[in-house]
Amino acid sequence: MTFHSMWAELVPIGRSSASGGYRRYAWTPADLDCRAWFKEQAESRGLAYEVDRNGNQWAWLGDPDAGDAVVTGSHLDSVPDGGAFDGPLGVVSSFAALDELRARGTDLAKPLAVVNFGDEEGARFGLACVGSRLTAGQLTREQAHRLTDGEGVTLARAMEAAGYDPDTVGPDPERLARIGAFVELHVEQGRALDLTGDRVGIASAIWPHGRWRFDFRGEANHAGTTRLTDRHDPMLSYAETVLAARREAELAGAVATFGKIAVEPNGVNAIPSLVRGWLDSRAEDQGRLDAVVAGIEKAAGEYAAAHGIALDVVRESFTPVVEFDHALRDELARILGKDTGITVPVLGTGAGHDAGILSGRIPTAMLFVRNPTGVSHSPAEFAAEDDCVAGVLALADVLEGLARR
Ligand code: HGY
Ligand code: MN
Ligand code: MN
Ligand code: MN
Repeated sequence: MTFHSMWAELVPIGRSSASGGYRRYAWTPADLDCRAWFKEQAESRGLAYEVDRNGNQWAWLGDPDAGDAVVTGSHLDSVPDGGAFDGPLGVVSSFAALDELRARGTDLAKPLAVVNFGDEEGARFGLACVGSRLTAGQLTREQAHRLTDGEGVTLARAMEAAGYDPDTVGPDPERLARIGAFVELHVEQGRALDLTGDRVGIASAIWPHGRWRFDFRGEANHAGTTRLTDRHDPMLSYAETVLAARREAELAGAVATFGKIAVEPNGVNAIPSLVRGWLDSRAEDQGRLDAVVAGIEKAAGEYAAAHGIALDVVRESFTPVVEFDHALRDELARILGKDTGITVPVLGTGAGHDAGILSGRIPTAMLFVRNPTGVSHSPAEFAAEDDCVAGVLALADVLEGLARR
């Protein structure tokens, strides 16, 4: 089983020695080191390596032009101070599963590929799943080029600086037409499998979710000389909105998070002129999501009006509910249950994935590997090695079941 040696090579890349968390942001040196690792894994196995028009990396076993390919993989980038498993577990497990099929001598009737989709987390440019959205035609070249990071660097400039041509990005229908199924293995971002005592599960759906930017504009002034009654402090409206988000989420049975904030001028002794807060909200169904966001916007508007603050809300991204392909999902359950007779748990998730983006264009499915902490997007994210190995073997069984002669 080659999982352990690959994992040992990849794990140190882009890890902060202070927190143990990862900073693998799109087109940064850490991302490029991960990409170099992927290329090395592909070439050392004699797989046909390529980078597509959107900077996604592919490693092919067999001829892609044969069509009906079974593709597996995930992403290697991370959220700020993210965990080791979210993304990389899927990519390492994919290479290890191919190694397992070769060790079994499986006679493949279809081409297989491992893919690393670029910029899945959107940590640098603010939009998740850029590589797969471009490929699926959910993001245009112009929209992608305009994405800008916190230092004002556009995605186009960042790609160029990394040696990639930004002018090729765009929809890739020919590539998608050659794929019969995409299966993404991912660490579970929750504790459902820990509670059922299963090592591996199958995804049923991804909750609808989105990102909204709340701009609260007030009046900058001196923190020491401005009387409280003379202030138009946007921080107060922001703070009240964050608390309202929690209340509205509880009411709607949804989740709502203000995890990122930008303050201008951001001085300890200056009342802010602008407070910009980003809301991430998700719910099991569209109705609940609409209700929680509408409730938060209403509360924010009322608070802002009461404090003479100008409020502007922009929906920056949105992903509707994803129901994974039922036939493929049921095929995975059949394959995984055929020898053991066990019924593999099928579970929904509030996390977005490349498999979710692609599900509108090709049959996609996801396998989850148990995470006893349930924690993700944090250095505390974890999966035990024997569960990871179980995930590799399950993925190998699925690929074999889908691709063998
Ligand atoms: O935000 C998400 O759900 C995913 O991790 N990009
Ligand atoms: Mn993630
Ligand atoms: Mn992920
Ligand atoms: Mn002064």
